[in-house]
This record gives sequence, structure tokens and C-alpha cells, in this order.
Amino acid sequence: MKRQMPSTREIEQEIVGRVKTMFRKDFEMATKEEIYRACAEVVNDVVIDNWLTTQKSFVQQDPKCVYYMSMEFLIGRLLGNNMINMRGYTEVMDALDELGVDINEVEDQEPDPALGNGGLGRLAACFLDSLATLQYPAYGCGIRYHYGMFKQKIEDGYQQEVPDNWLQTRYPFELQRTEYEFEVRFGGWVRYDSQPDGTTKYIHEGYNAVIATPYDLPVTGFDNGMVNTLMIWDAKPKEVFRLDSFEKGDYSRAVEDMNLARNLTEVLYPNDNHIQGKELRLKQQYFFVSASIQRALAKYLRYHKDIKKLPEKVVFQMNDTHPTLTVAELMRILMDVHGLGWDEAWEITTHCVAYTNHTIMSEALEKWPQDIFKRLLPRVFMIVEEINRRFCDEIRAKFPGDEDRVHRMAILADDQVKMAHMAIAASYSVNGVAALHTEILKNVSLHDFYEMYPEKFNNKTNGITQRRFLMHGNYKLSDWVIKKIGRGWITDLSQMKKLESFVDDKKSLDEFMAIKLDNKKRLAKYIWEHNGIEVDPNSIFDVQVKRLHEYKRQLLNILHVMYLYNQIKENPEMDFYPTTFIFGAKASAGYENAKLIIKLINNVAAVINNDKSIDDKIKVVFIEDYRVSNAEWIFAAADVSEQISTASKEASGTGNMKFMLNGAVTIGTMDGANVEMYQELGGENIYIFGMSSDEVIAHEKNNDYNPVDVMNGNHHIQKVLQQLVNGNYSIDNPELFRPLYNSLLNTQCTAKADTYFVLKDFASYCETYEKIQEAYKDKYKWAKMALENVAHVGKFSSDRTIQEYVDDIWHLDKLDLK
Ligand code: F55
Repeated sequence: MKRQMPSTREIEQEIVGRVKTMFRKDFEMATKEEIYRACAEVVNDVVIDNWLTTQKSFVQQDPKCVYYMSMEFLIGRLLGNNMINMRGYTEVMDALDELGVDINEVEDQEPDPALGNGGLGRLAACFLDSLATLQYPAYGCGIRYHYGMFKQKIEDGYQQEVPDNWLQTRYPFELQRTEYEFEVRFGGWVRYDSQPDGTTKYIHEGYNAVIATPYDLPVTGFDNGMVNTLMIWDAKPKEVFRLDSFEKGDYSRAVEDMNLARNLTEVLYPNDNHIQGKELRLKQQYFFVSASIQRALAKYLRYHKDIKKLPEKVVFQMNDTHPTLTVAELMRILMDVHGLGWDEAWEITTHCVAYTNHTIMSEALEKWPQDIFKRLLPRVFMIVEEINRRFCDEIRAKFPGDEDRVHRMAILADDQVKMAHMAIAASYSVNGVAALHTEILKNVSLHDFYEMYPEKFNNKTNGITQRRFLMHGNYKLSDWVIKKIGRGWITDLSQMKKLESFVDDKKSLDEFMAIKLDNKKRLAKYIWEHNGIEVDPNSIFDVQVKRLHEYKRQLLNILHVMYLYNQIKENPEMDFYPTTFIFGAKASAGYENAKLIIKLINNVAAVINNDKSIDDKIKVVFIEDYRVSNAEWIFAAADVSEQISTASKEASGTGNMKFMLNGAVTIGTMDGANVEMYQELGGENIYIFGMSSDEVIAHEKNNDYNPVDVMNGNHHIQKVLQQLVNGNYSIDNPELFRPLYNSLLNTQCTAKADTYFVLKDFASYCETYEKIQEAYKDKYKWAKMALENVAHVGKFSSDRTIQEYVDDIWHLDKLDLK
């Protein structure tokens, strides 16, 4: 039976009661943090009952489960989300209100769990939300990083990274599960032991071991009583050895084990779309993969004898190549622990694993030096060698005489282990994350593999959860939509199309834009409190928030702002609708150009925001520490969504969908899921500019793009580029931005210039932007366009995405929770 949240009155009493028993305090004396902890327990109480019921249904119905294997789950705060899913948000808000407390302040006490970098990690979190809401049995498997994504401080315009110590105080939603601990082994060597029956046993010796302890987090479905589990693994030494003991055994081994355990789960690598190749990262991968598989198999074997039928009950979805060790580790356990032969083990493995690709960027393709891999995972490496040997034979059988192809496709080549190749060789499904991205995989980056296994390739266009990104982040619009079309869209976003009947109704459009204005005021207040910059809620809020990467072209955006500023200065009477350009982005700590772009944005902001002569026509704001919690408010307040990646580079994007859901109008390239947004919206409701992916790919292939030619033909570009290096935005040090200038124009033949075609797309971007300015001046035209975006967002729910994964890849049945 689904348990629901109690009434407002009862919640109020419970909160007061909990504050008393947990903190020995009268409510009036409680701090905001204590109130938050009391609320968390009130909500937890309901969640736990539903979690128990869900687990019982698992046992009774024995369904097939997906194990979503991911190094990252960017879940964001859970209190608000769980209150919404338990249908108790308003009740708790009212109860707190009665007690004289603002719910936002209470929610703000929760650390924002940032166990991910960006899109890939947030996608995993949206998927878990949708799986629970659609009642599909699922586990998330990840790592309990002690330090998540760093917190960003801006000092003197520069990004500073501050450790994110989210576990400093107890996190109220996690449950330590020591009864599901497993051992994970690293290093050592493999001894061959010939058996009387002629077979060989492989015995792993001399290894270092750690114990993996899972912490379970509840994943609540919306209003259905379903609670799935996200298990995140922490490491501890196998034996906590006593320094004062006489029987220390192997003292140095014990010290090694302890250090290994200490480092393993300490910190999330803060790179997106870039691989660093650090040994500790490979250790993290093996650690969580091995522990998760062991737990999955233990669960399976509790109720099933025949390990060969594993694919009937278990599927491992690999979120990018980071968990590709799933393939070899499952093989190892099936052979070395359960005694299966190679063919049997391979048959099972290849029916249990599937792989999602998230990028075509070459610097993100995961390759490990074979010597490191072999030293760290000697037995697993042997298995990879055998997978590779058989895979190469298969290529030769299919393409006789094509040794070049064998070399290109091999898992082991050039002294490296190529993780994507192993993932594809073993997976029964390989998917991209948007239609265009999947086509590029098939036709360009993974073409060899597509020729070999066309049947494996499929597309699953990404999606986002409307529960967090509309109901929670934008409750005013959410309530308005409910008033207009009912509640169906909460679990069936395609129903948003019912809003079509209001796009020509002026009264509705007025209400709709009034909500946008309220959300802009909320964000303006946040910006004032956090950045000390005053912005006008009546200006256009033009927003680009995402990780900082050259391919995402924040540089194009800020160069365009510099250009607009020049225009207004040269022509003060020019007709220009006041615009606030809002940026938010973290740069990977070692990514110099990315960090310099942040500095540039902040310097441009300082100059423009303090120039009284332009009458506040342009404001530039860099929001510090962009993360899930402030993202929700930022999307809600946006008028214009900047999705301006170099065509072909952004696999999908998901921020684009969150803006659309909140009624922002996109200016973007034909890249990733923008293409599908365009198809859903029609050309009148989205602003597309720039080169197509085909054009970009052709230029890359022919190597025939020269940014200097572009600059010479456009005096506006010349001017902003000069301003990069003449001290206009860096009076003390005119050379400060020289590296960015060089990245665009380098004429020395050694370095490639303007790899991401910023200058090439500049004119087209400016032209298209003028149309946005024009459109905004016509209030109802704009409002209609914005509402059309909400009305056509249906496809981009992660509920739709998950249903497609279920139908085409996972083949799960809904859990019956009655
Ligand atoms: C993180 C770590 C490594 Cl080693 C490599 C990549 C990443 C990462 O964060 N990638 C990432 O976020 N990729 C994004 O995935 C999204 C979800 O599919 C896409 O929408 C987006 O286009 C893609 O860049």
C-alpha cells in the first residue's frame, strides 16, 4: 500500500516533535539546519515505508532489473524532490509557513549532492527519476565520492576551486548497508593451476584488497509508492589493523590496503568530455563495477539457481565507457567464481550489457595504457586479451584481408586498451543520445563498428524530468499549467500540447508572461544577493549555463556581447531592447583556455556594467557556482536560451530541453537535440544559425578553413578581436587574453586555429540575434513563441526516453505495487 504524506496539521506537529527529540530544543530555538533535518526525517518516514513495500514487491514478483552503471549521478537536493514525489510539498510548505519559516530557506540547508560533472551525470539522475515514476525496477550503481564537483568561487574574475565537503555532516537520505559489503582486489599476479580434468584454474595472488560498502539512496517515483535504490559505493580497508598489535602480519600490505581504501572514493574527477588517464580513475572504475556486479549476482542467486539465465533478470546499462570493465569483470566472475567456460560466460555477458555513447570528441575517448591496466588488474587484463583475440578473428572473418581495419578496431592496439571498442564488441545495444549524434556515430566516428554490427546501433534521444525542472523549479508556471490543462502532463509530458489552445489568447499570454516576470525577479534577487549586481527584471534574460568548453562556444557569446556593446557605443540612439546576458559555467581545473574565458566574461562584465553611457542597455552577469539547485531557478527565469555549440560537437544537450520546458526561446545551431527541438517546434519558434554538421565535418576533413580570411572580410570581427589584445578589457595586462586571440587566429602552422569555427559562425549569429531583438519588442508575438515552446516540449521528457530504453533495449515489466 502506498503511504502518503500526512496532513499539514500533522506535519506541523511532527516537525515540532522531531526538533524536540533530535535536538532537545523547542521549535523557536531551532536553527534552520535543525529544521531541515527534522523535515528530512518526516519525509523519510514516508519514503522508507514505500521503499519497504517496493522491496517486498521485488521479492514477490521477481522482475527483470536494469542496473544503470555510471561514474556520476548528479542527483541534486533530495528534500524538495521527495516532498513533491510523495505529494506533500504544499503541505510541508504550509506547515512551515504556520511555524513562521520559509520552505526555500529550509531546502537551502541541504548540501547539493554533486556526484557528477554535467550532462552525463544529470541524465543518469533524470533516468532514475523516470524509472521510478514509470514503475520500472532499477538500480543506480555509482560511487560515494567524499568530495563531489568542486564549488566555484570567483575571485578577481578568476575561477577558484573549493572542495565540496558534502558529507561533513550526516546526509539524512543515505542508508549504510554493511550487510552487502564485498571485497574488491587490485594488483598482484595470476597463478595458473592445472586441474586433473585438463582445464586451468587462474588464481589471483599477492593483491591488495578493499571492502566496498554500499550506501543506498531512495529514488522516489511520482505519486505511485515506488522507491528504487541508488547504491553508491564507499571503500574501507579490509582489516582495520592495529598499529600496536604484535601480530601485524604483513605490515606493509596492510598499510597499502589502508591507503588504497582511503584514496579510492575521495574525489570526483572534475573533467567533462576530456580524459586524464590517471591510474586512480581506473581504480575507481573497477571498484564500483566489481562491487555492483557482485551485489547484482548475489541478489540474483538468492532466488535463482541457473546462472545461465541471468539475462532474463539482469541488464547492465553502461553510461559511456567509464563502466566498460563491467564486460571483463562479469566474464571473470562467471568463469573464475562460477566455473563457466568461455563460451558460456560470453553468451551470458553479451546478453546482459548495453552501452550508451555520449560524445564524438576525440579527447574524451577512453584509452588506458596496457602496462598500467595489466599491473592494476592482471586477471581482468588476461580476459581482455582473450576478448580482443576473438574479436580480431571475428573482424578478419567478416572482412578478410583487411588488416588495417583490424588494427583500427582492435581493443588492444598501440599499447592501449580501447574501452569503447570493448564496450561495442560485447554489448547487444549501442546507442547515441540524439538522432544527429547517432547518425554521426554510424557514419563517421564508429563507422567501422557500424559496418560490422549494424543491428546493435540505435538512437535514444535524451530527456529531462519535468518533476524537478518544472514542478519544483518553477512552481508558478507548473500551477498555471495545471489550471489550464490539468495534471496529466506531470507523468505524460506530451499532454503539454493542450496548451496550444491558449497561444492566441491574450489574457493567458499575459498571465504566462507575468509568471516569467516573477521568476526573473526571483533570479534578480539571487543575483543581487550572490553577485552584488543589480539587473532589471524587465530586460531580456539571455542565458548560457553549462560546463565551460571551447566546443560549447561561450567565447562566441561573449565576443558577440563585445560587438553589441561596440554598436551601442558607436550609435547611442540605436534601437536596442535592454538585455541581461547571464553566464554560468565551471571549467575543469586544468583547462587553461576555459578558465581564461571565464576571466574574459567577468572582465567584459566589469567594463560594460560600469559604463554609465549605455544607459544599462547591456548587463553581463557571471553566476558563481552553477549547480543543480540554482539551475532550477535560472531555467525558470530565462527568456533566451543559448545553445550555440559547433554543429556535430554537442551529442545532445539537455539544458536546451530544460529551457524549452520553462518557456525560453532558443538561439542555437543545428546540433544535438536542437535539431529535434526544431522539428517539434517548426522554424517560427526557434532561432537557428550557423554551419550545419555536414559543413563542419567537411571542413575538418578537407582542412580548408582559414579564420584569418573570415576576419579580413568582417570589420566587426576585426574590432572585437583587437579589443581582446589591446587592453580594452584588461587594462593592467593587455596580453592577458592573447591565448584566446591565438586560439582563434594562430597563423603559425603548428597549431590549428579556431577549431570550433567561432569566427566562421559569427556573422550568422549576429544576424539571427537581431531577429530575437525584433521579436521581443512585440510582446504578444514573443509570449506566443515562448508558450509554443512549452506546448511542444512533450518529446523531451526522460519518461519518453526511458520508455524507449525499456521497449528496445531493457525489456522490463512494470512492478505491481498494489
Ligand atoms: C565526464 C567524465 C568524462 Cl571522463 C567524460 C565525459 C564526462 C561528461 O560529463 N560528459 C558529458 O556530460 N557528456 C554530455 O552528456 C549529455 C548526456 O547525454 C549530452 O547531452 C551532452 O551533449 C554531452 O556532452
